[in-house]
Amino acid sequence: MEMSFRWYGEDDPVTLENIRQIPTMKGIVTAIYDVPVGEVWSRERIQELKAQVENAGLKISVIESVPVHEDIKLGRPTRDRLIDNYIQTIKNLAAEGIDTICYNFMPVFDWTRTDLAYEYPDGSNALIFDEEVSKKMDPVNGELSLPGWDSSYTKDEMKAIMDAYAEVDEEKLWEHLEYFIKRIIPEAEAVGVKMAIHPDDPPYSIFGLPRIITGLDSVERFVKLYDSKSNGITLCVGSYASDPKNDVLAISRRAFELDRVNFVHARNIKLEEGKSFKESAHPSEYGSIDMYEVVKMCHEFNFQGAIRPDHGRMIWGETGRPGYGLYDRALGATYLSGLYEAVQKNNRK
Ligand code: DNO
Repeated sequence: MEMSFRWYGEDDPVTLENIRQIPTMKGIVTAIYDVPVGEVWSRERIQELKAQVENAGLKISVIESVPVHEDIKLGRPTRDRLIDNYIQTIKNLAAEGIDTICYNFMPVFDWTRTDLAYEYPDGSNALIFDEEVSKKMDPVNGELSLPGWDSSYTKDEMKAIMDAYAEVDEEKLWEHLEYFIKRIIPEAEAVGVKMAIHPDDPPYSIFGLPRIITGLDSVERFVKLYDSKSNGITLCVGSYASDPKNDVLAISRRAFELDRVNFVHARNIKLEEGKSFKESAHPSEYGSIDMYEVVKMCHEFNFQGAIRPDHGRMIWGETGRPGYGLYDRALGATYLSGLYEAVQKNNRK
């Protein structure tokens, strides 16, 4: 298990120097953010990013994410060219020694929350999802805007893309995912890259859009699309746990048994009424996930990949990118490493 930390590049208020000073920190999880989705990441740009991270005394553990163009998810005729580009990016990353790539197959919206700065009684701020509020959010016509994500589309573009998905139900989306997987995984395998699909967050349909990477059944179905270690998952325990129907420890165990866990996101969330939840500090006592069990499984299955603390709260007056401040995530990292040390030493006895 290799401890890692997400870094958003030059514009991130959290610097590589900050990250390097976190006890137990080994690697960086990052991406190239200014290449338009669907275009190839050049060797030169990857080399630059790598040099930047290495000059700070760290290394790149995982690329999160190489985003998948909507035309691929929609199964449009343009997808073949876009998939060719995606494959070229995988090859270019492999040529620079990067061996793990996280991505997702969520239509239109990546992670979705109803409030990015909910205030806990102790004054810390966290991301939350309130089911009732989410039902009133209408990304096309609504008054309420979607924190974090809607700004990337104009209203007209949003309407067009939402209309396009009206033709794509879950089965269609699975077909489009299968098409993508069958083309990219043999190429990833050939260059030694492990792909890691991130679950939908939250793991159920929102705004009428199909969502398919949602629980145990989807993990089972997903791995069968292509039988290879390169066709793996990001075990994001916080996302899977956000559906009260999911038993996140059972999903984790199964994914480890199948040897398809290529990356771990260890965030805690506290389930509330219905499908509402609040993100919490990492330790088990604050959320609905038993983090000790998650880390214990990483040890039991001799997980060699990267793990990262996921969203943290904003604490100690920090301001910055919601979910991605320095302090609470740093606490999360040392907590996870502490659990790991304890599990490891207990097993030696
Ligand atoms: C949220 C993240 C996601 C994740 C992508 C992976 O903070 O976990 O944005 O990076 O879904 O493609």
